[in-house]
Amino acid sequence: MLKIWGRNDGSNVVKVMWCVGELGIPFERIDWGGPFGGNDEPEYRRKNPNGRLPTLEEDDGFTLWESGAVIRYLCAKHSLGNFYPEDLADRAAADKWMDWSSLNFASFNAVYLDQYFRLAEADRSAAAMEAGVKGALPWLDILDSHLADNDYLGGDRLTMADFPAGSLLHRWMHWTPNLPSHPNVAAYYNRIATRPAYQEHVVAPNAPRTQQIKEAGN
Ligand SMILES: N[C@@H](CCC(=O)N[C@@H](CS)C(=O)NCC(=O)O)C(=O)O
Repeated sequence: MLKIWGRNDGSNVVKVMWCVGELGIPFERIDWGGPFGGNDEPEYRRKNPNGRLPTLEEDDGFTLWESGAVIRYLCAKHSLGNFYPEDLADRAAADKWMDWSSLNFASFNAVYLDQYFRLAEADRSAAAMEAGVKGALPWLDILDSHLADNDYLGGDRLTMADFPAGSLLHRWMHWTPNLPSHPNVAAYYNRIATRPAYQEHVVAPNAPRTQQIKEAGN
């Protein structure tokens, strides 16, 4: 059976697990990294020399790291012509949003993780948080404008394009102080958030941290 190594609340694991859930394939996810440790174990490093999460492992011993590559591989294997568009231009357009998410959109997530969870209270900075939100706004504007004419990032249906940015969007919607208005992004979020696989693999694993943020009054 397909194995995914990685704790369920790491953003790069979450995006892969939403994809796995949508594909409806059997899987085993192994709690790894973070509080579970194991990243430096030699056997794990042989599968993933970076000592990061997630790592995919197939029954025949094939292993793969880099969450975007994992999503592309799984969609090509199990959803050719659907989540993994067959048409070259459509596929490139979907690919584009995946890279855009990791290289641009995800920047706010690093700031939020530092400011909400990693830094000691004395080291947190309202200015850094504000800069994180401000820095993300141009990306949200781009997303909002694309979603004015498209129900999903890859066009009129869910594709691999949605898994990276769509999964991170949950944190943007729930962890951003004084959430700025992006009506098309909000409508897109409501569209994807009702999907059972999104609820299971994105909303539920994020819930403890979301609760922690709420209780802290942010
Ligand atoms: N570019 C890599 C980044 C992998 C990464 O940094 N993953 C984080 C979790 S989201 C990690 O391994 N952190 C260390 C840990 O959780 O132990 C990918 O997309 O797979």
